[in-house]
Amino acid sequence: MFDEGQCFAPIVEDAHGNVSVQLGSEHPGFADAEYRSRRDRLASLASSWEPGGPCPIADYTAEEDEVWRVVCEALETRHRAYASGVFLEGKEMLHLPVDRVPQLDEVSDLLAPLTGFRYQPAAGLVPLREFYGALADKHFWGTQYIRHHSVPLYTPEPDVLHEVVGHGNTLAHPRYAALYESAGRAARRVESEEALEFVSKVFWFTLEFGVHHEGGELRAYGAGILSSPGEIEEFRGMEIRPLDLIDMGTHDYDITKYQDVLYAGDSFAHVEDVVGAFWDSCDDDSIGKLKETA
Ligand code: NLE
Ligand code: FE2
Repeated sequence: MFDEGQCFAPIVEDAHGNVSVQLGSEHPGFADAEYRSRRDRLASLASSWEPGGPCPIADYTAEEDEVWRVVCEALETRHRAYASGVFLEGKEMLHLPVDRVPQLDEVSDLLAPLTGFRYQPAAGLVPLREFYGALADKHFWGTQYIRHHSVPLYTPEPDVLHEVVGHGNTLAHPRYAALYESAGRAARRVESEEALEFVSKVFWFTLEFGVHHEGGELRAYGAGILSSPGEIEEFRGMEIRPLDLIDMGTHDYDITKYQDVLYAGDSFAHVEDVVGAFWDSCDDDSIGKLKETA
């Protein structure tokens, strides 16, 4: 996913639906003109999509399939070692292809009998309210381009590996799906931009970068850690704070680096109790009160 709050690469779309993006110098594809034009071409596919219609097919190359394969292979053992048990259950149920990049519709069809979530193609930046609001309808905005082959273990922006391996395996599990839907309803309920930002930051520190204790170890349940073979090796060494809504909702983060502050639940159920209940009941007033005590 890619939203305004975390966007460092604003997209420009011309009258023909062709998308181009100014990558930041921290992006591994910054100096690779061929990669940038390929990324723009895959991003432009989203322009031809009509709500409710099929996702455009991306003609992934052998080199792109190879990036997918390398990352999936690197994640296989790391997931078993460091991922939340609930994530591992979702991954087992979804059973994604590991040797080629799947199409978004293919993943949606795998999700259909599990939780009913469906992908919608995103060119890049999706405004916060649209991105999160769609979750209430079980729609997930996903990019189709893939990270630069030179740094497969980490990319500073959401790509199809993050959307599908990170989020897809979570969207497959009814317990995660219920949390995504709660976040979506919260995003639609709140009116002010400040309250929406609070909701999105809680999402960032939970469904994107959340960790929880399990069997005496710290395990990751957030999609941003679970799609990066590099970051998943490092998260246990970061500053681990207790699960705290006010702290999460007001803490600033940098999307382009490994997250150095993480919030740990006592268990996945603890996250469901605290964060799910927050999204199910929050409004502008209650968030305003939380921010006052920050
Ligand atoms: N850093 C993530 C990865 O390498 O998979 C992608 C960005 C998540 C917000
Ligand atoms: Fe994400």
